[in-house]
Amino acid sequence: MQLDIRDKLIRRLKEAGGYVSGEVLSEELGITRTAIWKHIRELRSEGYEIESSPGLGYRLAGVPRKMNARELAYDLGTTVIGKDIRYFESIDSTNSAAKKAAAEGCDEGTVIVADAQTAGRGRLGRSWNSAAGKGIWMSVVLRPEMAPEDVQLVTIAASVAVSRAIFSVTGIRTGIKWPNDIILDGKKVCGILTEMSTEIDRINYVVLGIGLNVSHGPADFPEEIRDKATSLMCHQGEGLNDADEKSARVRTALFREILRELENVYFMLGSNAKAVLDEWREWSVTLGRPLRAEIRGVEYKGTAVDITPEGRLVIKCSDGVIREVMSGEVSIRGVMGYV
Ligand code: BTX
Repeated sequence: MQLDIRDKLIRRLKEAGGYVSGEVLSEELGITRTAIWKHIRELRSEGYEIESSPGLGYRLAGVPRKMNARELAYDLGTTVIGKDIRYFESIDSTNSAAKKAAAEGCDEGTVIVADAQTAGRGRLGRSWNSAAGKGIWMSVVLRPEMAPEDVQLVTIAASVAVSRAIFSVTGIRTGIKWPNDIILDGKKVCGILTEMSTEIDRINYVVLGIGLNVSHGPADFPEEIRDKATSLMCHQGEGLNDADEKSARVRTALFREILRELENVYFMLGSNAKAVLDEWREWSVTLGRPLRAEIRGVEYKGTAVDITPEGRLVIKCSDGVIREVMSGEVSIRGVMGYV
């Protein structure tokens, strides 16, 4: 990530933790004191609270109360994922934007993230509710060296990465519902939409879309999904309003941790996919559960017993036959409740 002069200014003020004089800043950054003052003014207009005192210089008193590109990218520490982060206040769909960027040749690891989506997409033409200020709506461009039929592994890796990130930032333990949902209190807290462009035997790019509900209170979800959607804050018994500084802070921390964990788990796919699948089994709320699966129009009852090395679900059906299913060809409903 290329640091611009304002990134450097913010970093310097963060590291100092107190006042830094205009003279020192001007010397260190190699620009005039007037230029420093102009950059400070711009940063204030982005929402940074920067105090100035004639004798002492400048001090960072607070970061923006909204999600902000600079804070999302600050000292991320990843090498590929998040090298280029493109933040939008509102966008139709981050997956659509990421596909466009990928087709135009952007680097692997490029991330599109938005505070709101006006046409967020789920699978099979479904829509994804993506209210402003409430969640993390993001898409990552990947260029994995794998056969197109193995792409389910990318969704598997992503669901493990998101589960880890949620746990490390909030202490909340979620469950993974095959193939692409993260479940909390029996409801959907996160959905993953993996789309790809392929040649006959290779992948051009994968766009990994992640929608994570963070700050919603129960009333923030539209009526029609209220019984099956939840957020991390719903779980903790609080909904945060958009102006709440905590909402931006938690979402920023989660976004950054998701990118870090994605980098860990995605690269582990190349070196030790078995370990990723083993960890997926631990987070899974699908394995061992009775379920109904509709496979190419026929409904089967059975129990999910395992996942294959390619990420297919293995179902032991009540007619005694063991069937392996890919995500696109099956719809799964728990026998008891949503999970
Ligand atoms: P899905 O098809 O498995 O789930 C979509 C279904 O989930 C909807 O039909 C609705 O019933 C329910 N739903 C809609 N919005 C929400 C919500 N906010 N929380 C819980 N349930 C909901 C899952 O698809 C994949 C979703 C990926 C979303 C991300 S956001 C960033 C990226 N950009 C984009 O357009 N999509 C992805």
